[in-house]
Amino acid sequence: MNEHNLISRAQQVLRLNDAGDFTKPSLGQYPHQWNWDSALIALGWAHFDLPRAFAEVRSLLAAQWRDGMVPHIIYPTGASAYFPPPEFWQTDNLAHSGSIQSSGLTQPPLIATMVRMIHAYTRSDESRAFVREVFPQILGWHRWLHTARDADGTGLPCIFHPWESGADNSPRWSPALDRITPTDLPPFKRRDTQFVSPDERPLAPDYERFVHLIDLGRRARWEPRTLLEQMPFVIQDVMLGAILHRADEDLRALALELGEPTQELDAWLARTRENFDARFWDDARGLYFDYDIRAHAPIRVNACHTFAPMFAGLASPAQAARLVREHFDNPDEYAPSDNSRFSLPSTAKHEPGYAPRRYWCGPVWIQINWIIAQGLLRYGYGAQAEQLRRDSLALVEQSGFREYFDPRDGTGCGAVEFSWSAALTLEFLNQGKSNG
Ligand code: 9WN
Repeated sequence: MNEHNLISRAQQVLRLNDAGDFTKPSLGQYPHQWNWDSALIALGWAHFDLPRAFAEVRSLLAAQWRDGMVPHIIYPTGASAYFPPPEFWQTDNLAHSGSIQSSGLTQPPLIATMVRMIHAYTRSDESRAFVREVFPQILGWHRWLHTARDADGTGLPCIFHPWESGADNSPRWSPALDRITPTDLPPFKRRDTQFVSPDERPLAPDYERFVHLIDLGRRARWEPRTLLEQMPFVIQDVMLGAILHRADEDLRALALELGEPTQELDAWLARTRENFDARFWDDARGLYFDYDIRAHAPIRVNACHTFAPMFAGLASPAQAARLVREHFDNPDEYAPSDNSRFSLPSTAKHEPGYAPRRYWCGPVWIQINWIIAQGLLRYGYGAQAEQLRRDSLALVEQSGFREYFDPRDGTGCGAVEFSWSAALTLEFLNQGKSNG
């Protein structure tokens, strides 16, 4: 497929999934609005329909809760065949919830970064007015993440459910999930295996734990303090923390442009820089590990989140060099080898939990490739970033805009006509233009 065809195919996917002012990640499997999907999708729209990109961001922020949280699933068009349906969350009529039906969880906060990028592409009066309009809401969400989700005074946000990480079924969560025994499970019927083969989706015991954690959340009426006291799954997630730091940086740049004060943002940035390494960096292994608050211990699973601090500029040049040389370039872990051709496996290949076709246990994801490529460029690893860009484009050309891909041969897995795979194809192609 030539570049022109790829652009028009990617645009078609976004048009296909367009629900008016939000974009479904995929028509069958994910027929609602998802938080970090929408942020990435807005960037895709910005390449060919700027008003539609603004609408995507506005519709996401319209679902913001009164306490500042921007939820992870938003149901602007009501129920569908997707499980969980909106009423399952029991988020209606809470004093701190929003006016649009939603889940009670959040997701990695990419929106400030995407808004800054969209504004940088256009630099128009229109986009400046748009930044001014959305700035207070994004600031409110970051404030919520740094306070309502602060388990220990470090300001490093914690998650209460694997779905909040966006990397839902990663082996990173297995040690914490294995300690949980679901009791009094509410009746439920999985729908995810209707559209996608069960061997590409989470196993039944994991799904039961996902539902059990939702049940505990709704019993706590989604009150952040109660969740902090009661949830059995409380984890400081490297990738979410890194994405928030990068988003704080981007929001600070927008604040400067708008003439808004930056002290609060400066304080968050300084506090994260102060606490990040002590909490997450393992100097013996040269990797960042998530931290399990309940177990008071790092989760020593080597997966793609370990590169996320480069996206945020949180790694020192020496740490970045170790991540790249010892891990990214290592054929036993992430680099291509006899048993895998495509970058980047979402879990290191030598991990016991590695499974090349199962959701988050090994497949390549286009949005993870993009996030890591941005980090590699930031530290001057242009060849490695180009490898991720090239492989991402080769995968969508070969197998279509699938949700994820088998790193061994590039076979498409998960949902079809997947929106962020299309959106980031547009972004990767645009980046190629500016590189060339
Ligand atoms: C649950 C929509 C979302 C992504 C997540 C991905 C998957 C949902 C699911 O799909 O999660 O939130 O039902 O499996 O893991 O990252 O935002 O694309």
